[in-house]
Amino acid sequence: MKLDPTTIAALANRLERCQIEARDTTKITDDHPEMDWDDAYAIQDEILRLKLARGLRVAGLKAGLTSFAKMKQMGVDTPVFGFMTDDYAVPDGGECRIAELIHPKVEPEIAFVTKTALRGPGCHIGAVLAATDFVLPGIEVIDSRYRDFKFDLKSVIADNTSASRFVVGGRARPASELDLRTIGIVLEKNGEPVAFGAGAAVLGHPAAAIAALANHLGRRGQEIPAGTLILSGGITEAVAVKAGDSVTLKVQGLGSTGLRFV
Ligand code: 0L1
Ligand code: MG
Repeated sequence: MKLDPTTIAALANRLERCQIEARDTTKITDDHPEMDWDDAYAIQDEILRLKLARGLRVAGLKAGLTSFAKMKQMGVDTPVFGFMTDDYAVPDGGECRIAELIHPKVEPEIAFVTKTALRGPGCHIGAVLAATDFVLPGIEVIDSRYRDFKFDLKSVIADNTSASRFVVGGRARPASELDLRTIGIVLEKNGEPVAFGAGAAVLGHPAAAIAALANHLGRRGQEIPAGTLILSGGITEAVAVKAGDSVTLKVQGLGSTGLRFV
């Protein structure tokens, strides 16, 4: 690691304040170009510690930048991993307050819920499917704390991968009943289709994103516990939203979920 604990704590506090106050900042590698990957995840860990100290709980985990469309959109080439706290959860069909966010975008995703723990290294799609209780449609609302969504990978990892809100809903089904590679999705904004895709857009199979998360955690001596909700990553590019927008994700065989921005 290149950053000392005081700097890590200060950077985590800066990003957490930006999220709480819904204001943006410049990317942290501008000030700390020497920071490494461990520093980036240490800042994310410190943000989690701050949230837990405020009484929040972990509601789920996420993989991000898992599709070519997302990597191309953001100019990066590697998945990233983060967490969601319980204050991020929007009820299915519920409201998301724009005033609490900076410049939100939505991503259509397949959400997994595990029934047994998953631990890397060596985790693979087969292990993920065996450990999955069910899958269901999920929309992630991302809201980078960086000005104009301009960041590099280390900065975005430190910023908990832009996580801000999520909704899941529709029909929960066992993954064994579905071919998650060919499953089709349509994302609608205000009743108009705005993005389309299939599960294979996410690393060839959405379960590969969950395996990558387990392998990432395994390198850090951690695992995905049983009963964890995990967002596997945007199937398409993220779509910007504003107050008044209504967003629905329809997933083949899994029904739909959605939320309104007010
Ligand atoms: O969940 C995601 O794919 C987002 C990862 C962070 C990059 C971004 O803000 O688009
Ligand atoms: Mg996402």
